[in-house]
Amino acid sequence: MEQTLVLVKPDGVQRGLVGEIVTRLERRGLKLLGMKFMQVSRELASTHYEAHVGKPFYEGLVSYITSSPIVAMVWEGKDAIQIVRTTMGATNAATAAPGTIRGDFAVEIGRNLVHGSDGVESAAREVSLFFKADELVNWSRETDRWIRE
Ligand code: IDP
Ligand code: MG
Repeated sequence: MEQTLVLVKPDGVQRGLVGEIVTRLERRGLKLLGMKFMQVSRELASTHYEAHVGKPFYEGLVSYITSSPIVAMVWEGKDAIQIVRTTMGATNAATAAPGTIRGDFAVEIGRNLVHGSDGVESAAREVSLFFKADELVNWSRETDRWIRE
């Protein structure tokens, strides 16, 4: 079963969209394993975004993610990584499809509300960056048999 890290970025928290974003992932059928409201340090931001070091938007990105609190979550499910990515929509919110989180609530790439891991390796790395093993809850959900055959 895949796990993926989702962040409601500072703009999502400031704009009161935490509930909306959680609701969309819940309704999609993914299972929540962990959640915390937190301030991202510069150190955590630079580790999380180390793949983007040297890109023109890097400094702005680190300032953005550390500017105000975020909500970090781990969601689980078969194909959870891809399901989160399609639910978020394209990175550049200006071109994100309506019906996606970015396509419904955002207008540009630098304020695109959410983060979702982009692959199995990055998901494992990012989940362990934001959560200790004992902060993830192992639970069984009664509706699972109505979500997957
Ligand atoms: P993703 O969040 O859809 O996976 P990435 O390419 O991994 O997109 O970029 C990470 C984040 O960096 C984006 O979500 C966005 O916040 C920011 N970002 C990416 N490209 C740009 C850009 O060209 N200008 C400003 N911010 C950018
Ligand atoms: Mg990415």
